[in-house]
Amino acid sequence: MTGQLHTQRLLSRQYRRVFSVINSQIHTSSGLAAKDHYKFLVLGGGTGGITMAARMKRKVGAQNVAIVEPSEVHYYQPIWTLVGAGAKSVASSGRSTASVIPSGVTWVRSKVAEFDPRNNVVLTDSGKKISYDYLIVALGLELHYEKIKGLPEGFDHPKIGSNYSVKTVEKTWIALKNFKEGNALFTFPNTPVKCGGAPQKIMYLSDAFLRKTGKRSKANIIYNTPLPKLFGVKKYADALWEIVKKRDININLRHNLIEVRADKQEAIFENLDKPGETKVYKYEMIHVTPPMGPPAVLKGSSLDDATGWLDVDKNTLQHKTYANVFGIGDCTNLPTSKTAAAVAAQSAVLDRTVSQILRKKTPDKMYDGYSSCPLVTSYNTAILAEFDYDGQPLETFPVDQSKESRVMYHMKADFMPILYWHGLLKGFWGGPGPLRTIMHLGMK
Ligand code: FAD
Ligand code: UQ1
Repeated sequence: MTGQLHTQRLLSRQYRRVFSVINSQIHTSSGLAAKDHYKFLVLGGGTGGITMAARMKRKVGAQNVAIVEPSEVHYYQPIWTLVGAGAKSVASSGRSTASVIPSGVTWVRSKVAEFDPRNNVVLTDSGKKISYDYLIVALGLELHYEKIKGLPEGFDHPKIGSNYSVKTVEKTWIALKNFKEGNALFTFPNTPVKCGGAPQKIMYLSDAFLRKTGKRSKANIIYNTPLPKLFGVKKYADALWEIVKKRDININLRHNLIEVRADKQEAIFENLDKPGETKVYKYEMIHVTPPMGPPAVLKGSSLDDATGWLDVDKNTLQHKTYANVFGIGDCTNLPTSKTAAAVAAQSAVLDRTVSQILRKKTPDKMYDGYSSCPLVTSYNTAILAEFDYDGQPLETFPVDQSKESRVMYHMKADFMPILYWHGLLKGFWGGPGPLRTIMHLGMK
């Protein structure tokens, strides 16, 4: 099923649900919104927004919480890695937004267009003013395919895909399935990214697929990254270098994608160590990870830092200037890897920060920067990278998680989606911190 068709089906299911919801008056949609002031206003109904709305509902009651979110479908993005490799369906990644909004919480179906934090007001793109006592910003990040010459129109050609968007994730699988002979190229952008491991997970899966189908000897697998290393945390980078050596994968560091000529199956990279030097790579398939950046609405607003990300305290997640504004997830300038796992840990801290502020006390729970990336290395193995602000491993399980493991693969493919939909989004999963303590009891 194409992404578009899938979205249409989800939408028709969605509309049926919305009508039944309106009838039963469980939800309040924007059209029905009875008020334009909320104690807690949440911007963005993605991972962080839904999670925090569920938690705030428990604190102050559903009638005091609203979410501003334009999309009709909420996606579990981490599974797209497996969709691009043909191991999961794109349909399994989406649920209607109506079904994930905590019941009774108001859904304002718009985009936030402007901030006015001095007056505790936001403006939506439909011109509506909404005021708040407390604001939680969870706007995620923006993908910038257009910053690569030849994209996004290059996706109209075959042999090219990208797991980072629901529109292009199935194209990755088509390109891989139809691989015959030549270069299989995988790229990483010259910007911050969400899930820094995903650009290479699809490469290991492609390697495994080509081996399984007897085509590996006809493939030259190449990973071009602008970074000076394969992964930010040394323990896992060392393990990944062993894997790429064993599997005969070519890594080119400091190589940045600048253009795709999809009609000619060519990709052009600049060498960041040799300014002005570019190299053309022919490809039989290419997986593009796009440049990413902060949401446009944040950039130049009074809430961002000099680089455009939401300016929050790295320990408490409270805004550095406006004490009644908080941030979570990919849109923030928290100096850690942008993942859903990080959102989980941040949600527990932010929950506590808000409680303390409501009691007029000082926030006392500190975020340690926990983030995690299940580095899928084949169709039945993964390395579970977990680390903190200092890039130090912060592993949950009492085993060496840098070793490829079947259990970790099943955790990623089968257990994480359940934990996401039924634990995190319901506001019950605050990351593996407590589990880590239990697992390491009696150990130093
Ligand atoms: P999002 O979930 O992206 O939500 C942002 C929301 O804001 C969206 O719903 C959007 O519609 C909304 N929005 C945007 N602009 C506006 C506006 N102006 N007004 C109102 N709403 C707006 N994480 C892991 O932990 N493990 C993994 O294995 C993993 N793998 C990944 C693989 C891929 C291919 C991808 C793409 C991501 C992966 N992630 C993984 C990362 C994870 O999905 C994100 O870090 C997480 O979803 C971030 O949550 P968020 O709430 O910050 O942003
Ligand atoms: C996690 O909490 C999480 O969010 C639900 C993910 O996103 C899908 C993850 O990938 C990981 C690894 C975690 C961490 C959870 C455990 C049990 C280590």
